Amino acid sequence: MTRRPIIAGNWKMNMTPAESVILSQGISNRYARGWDKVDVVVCPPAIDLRSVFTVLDFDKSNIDVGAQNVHWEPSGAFTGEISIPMLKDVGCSWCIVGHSERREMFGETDGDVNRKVRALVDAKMCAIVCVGESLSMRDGGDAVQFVCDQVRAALAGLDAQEVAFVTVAYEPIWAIGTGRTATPEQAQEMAAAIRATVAELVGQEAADAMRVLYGGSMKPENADGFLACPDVDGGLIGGAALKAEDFAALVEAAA
Ligand code: 3PY
Repeated sequence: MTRRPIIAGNWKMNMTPAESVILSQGISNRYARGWDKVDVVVCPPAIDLRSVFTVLDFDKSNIDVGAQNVHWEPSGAFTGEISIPMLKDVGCSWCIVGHSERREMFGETDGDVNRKVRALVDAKMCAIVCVGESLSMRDGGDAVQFVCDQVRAALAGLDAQEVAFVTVAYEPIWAIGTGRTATPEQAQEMAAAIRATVAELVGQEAADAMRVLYGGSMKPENADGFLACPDVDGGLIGGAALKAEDFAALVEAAA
């Protein structure tokens, strides 16, 4: 089955609003033929969303804007959080959920991830659910079991139609911000295991349609190997998403 690739940039806690305008202009200036074959998404910090959306909407480039996190409640006494209605109001159609930095540094649990996915799907927003194992789990041979359990927890209660709003990003923790990457063989093995888990949960057709991304120090120099894997449908990009020329090169590699 041919799945439409996704290149999504996770800017993390980088770029002031002014810098975010320059970076989005740099990305949209590189928009070229072929980009329409890829879902291109940029996920800046929440405070940059409005400015980034204004740049990208103005140029009609079909680049989507996503958030890096969201709360599952629509409003209320949740100091410091942002809600789905707020994201929709600024033009966001995507949201990253359960990045390992949020799980590790901010105590986000599988239950929180599931509540966020449920709320996003109910709002018809696309969720990029991050899963991935630590180095000790990989060395201990538990990586596949651990990651597939994360997928089961994140998607609990969703049916096949709802899973259509979900993309899973496999991001081994040991490859995030370390300069190390998984090999394409490791990425393919895990992406296939994720797809098989989704098939168990909601059926083969929905699993075959779901996009699975690789993330973790993916950059133009190593992208081809990942993008050639039959079960890897693109990338969630960290550092390379902060340079317009690198991000553009990754979109072109996926096109
Ligand atoms: C990385 O590539 O470092 C990421 O964490 C992408 O989300």
